[in-house]
Amino acid sequence: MRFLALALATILLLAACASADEPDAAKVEVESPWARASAGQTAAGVVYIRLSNRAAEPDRLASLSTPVAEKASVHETKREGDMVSMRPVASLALPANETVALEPGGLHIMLMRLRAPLVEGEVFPMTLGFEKAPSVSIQVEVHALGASH
Ligand SMILES: [Cu+2]
Repeated sequence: MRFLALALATILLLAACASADEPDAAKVEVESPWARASAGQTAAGVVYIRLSNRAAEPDRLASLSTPVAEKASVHETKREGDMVSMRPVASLALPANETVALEPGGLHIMLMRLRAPLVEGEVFPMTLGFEKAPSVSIQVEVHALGASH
């Protein structure tokens, strides 16, 4: 068992080295995507996600698409006193070697004109396009309506 674990660790290490051979290759890792279940007949949904730019060059999130909504775009939440408002972010900056977290209360992906309600426990596809990195297709998990993670 110990040998197997060691062999596996070696393979993983070799794989990591192989990808590190191309330090200039633009690459964005997309982690823990989830959405909130949509309330009743509401036509809007929200997706949270973590985007890690693994390249030495800055990149940008250039496009978002999903079959579940007519439009998907990044929003930021602004708090001024008691007023909370949202506004679209034209193209989200992804600084080199940094992770940008879209979390409740801050940045989020807004889904507009949902084609069907987002139901807890279901999963839907989404594709993210970047200025430099190759696009990434993910599966977004739908969590409870009031979920915070
Ligand atoms: Cu929004």
